[in-house]
Amino acid sequence: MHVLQHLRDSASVTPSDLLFAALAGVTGVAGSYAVAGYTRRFVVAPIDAAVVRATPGSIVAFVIQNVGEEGHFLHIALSFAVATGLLAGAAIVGLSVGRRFGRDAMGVGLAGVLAWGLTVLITAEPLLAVGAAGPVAVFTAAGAAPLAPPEHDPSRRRALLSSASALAVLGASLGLGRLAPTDTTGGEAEAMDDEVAALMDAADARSLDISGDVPGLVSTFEEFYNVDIAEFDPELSPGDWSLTITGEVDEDLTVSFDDLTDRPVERRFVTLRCVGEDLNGRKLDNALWTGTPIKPLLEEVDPEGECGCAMLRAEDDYFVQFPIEALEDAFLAWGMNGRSLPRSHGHPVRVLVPGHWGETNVKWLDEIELLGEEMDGYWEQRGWHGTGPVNTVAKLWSESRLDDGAVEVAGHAYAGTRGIERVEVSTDGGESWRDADLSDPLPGDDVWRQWRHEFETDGVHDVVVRATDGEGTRQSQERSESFPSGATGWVSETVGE
Ligand SMILES: Nc1nc2c(c(=O)[nH]1)N[C@H]1C(S)=C(S)[C@@H](COP(=O)(O)O)O[C@H]1N2
Ligand SMILES: [Mo]
Repeated sequence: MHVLQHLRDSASVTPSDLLFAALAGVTGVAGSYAVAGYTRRFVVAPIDAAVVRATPGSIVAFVIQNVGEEGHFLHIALSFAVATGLLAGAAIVGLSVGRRFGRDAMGVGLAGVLAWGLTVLITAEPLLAVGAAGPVAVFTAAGAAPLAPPEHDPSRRRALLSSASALAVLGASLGLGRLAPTDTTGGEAEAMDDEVAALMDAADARSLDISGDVPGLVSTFEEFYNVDIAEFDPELSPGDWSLTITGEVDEDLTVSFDDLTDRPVERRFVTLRCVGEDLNGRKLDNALWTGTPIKPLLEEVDPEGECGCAMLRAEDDYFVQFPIEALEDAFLAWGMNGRSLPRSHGHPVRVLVPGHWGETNVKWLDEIELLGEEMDGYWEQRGWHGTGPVNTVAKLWSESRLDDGAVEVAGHAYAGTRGIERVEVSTDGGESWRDADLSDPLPGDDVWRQWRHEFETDGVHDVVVRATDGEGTRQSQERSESFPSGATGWVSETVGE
């Protein structure tokens, strides 16, 4: 007995320690969420950013091709596991030290301080770190001190009680975290200026009357797609923000948000499409953006680099390399559909490059570096070729049976700055073609158009759609995957089943 006791006491980690450490880790993460919400102040967020930064491009490319969209879940799950493990580690250290010195209180204190210190190191939020440290200390204490008299199988009972309490902490944290304040979210309603209001009305008037689930000519905030390398968006207020133009320039130039918005204001309709989307995917949207052209800023710094190219960098460590020539037509936007730019779309300032794939439209932009020689951007390092002009596409996004019995098929078509001239529909698998109705074009050089076609039928049809761009070139029929240069082919769907 004596020997066993001695062995147990000197073993640094017991199975019971592991259980309580796990409870401490999980509730510590939950506690951080309770006080910080799903923001960059949550202990998982900076870990996720580091995981994204550290994952080799070849692994990212592999996951995108083999797992697809759900691949995102992998780095988030890994980041949750790392955060839980670190906080559990603090509890383990506390439990073993407390036992070694026969002083539970000291162990509990140590676990709490360690958990707090780790969380501060990760989030730089000393006050909010208490949210993580508190539960770690509590469950370390539960692991150290019996809650019930020894005659009632104490370890088992204590474990059950503590697990139930941990569940309660989890539940409460989920509720609290949802209420946690997220400042500088963007997307605030502003007094819509007359020009924006008139353009929004014009877009509304030109949108076709479509029965199915197809956005109008302007996508709402809810509809507009989102692609981010990281799970947690940067939170920048206009006051924190500035843009520096540097590198191969005469002299660096830094502009504040106020400097930028004092420049000549323009409103532009611009459509975005992600190179990574499926042929008939929905990562294609249009908005009305408020901002200022980038060209005068570039002229002020007088770029000198050999390659005629620039690297755009963002607050989330995203970067895109791009020819200055294409950048000269670009636009720095701080407003979207008459509101301030929402956080998820780059608050406070993003780039919009007409006609090029979505990835060039850098959100949370903070630096433009004029380069001496070409370098790969974030996605190019991962095998994509997504900085060039978009492919032409006609989407088939809805089919509906109308009240009069006819079938309506509809969607959008987009060809970047080439514009859309025509959309054709076949209801017999490509044997014969009819012109679809097209929405009147929106003002702007880089906008999509809606199309709609109605036909009478009782049967099943292979419906195929194809677009012709403004230069008279028909959408390529040859099928290819989105990786690495964007999906090609004609969308076809079986309709009327
Ligand atoms: N800073 C930053 N900018 C970014 C991205 C990003 O992850 N970080 N994603 C890019 C990609 S791949 C696309 S398709 C568009 C999507 O813009 P949205 O989320 O506003 O629709 O933003 C681009 N700009
Ligand atoms: Mo993208």
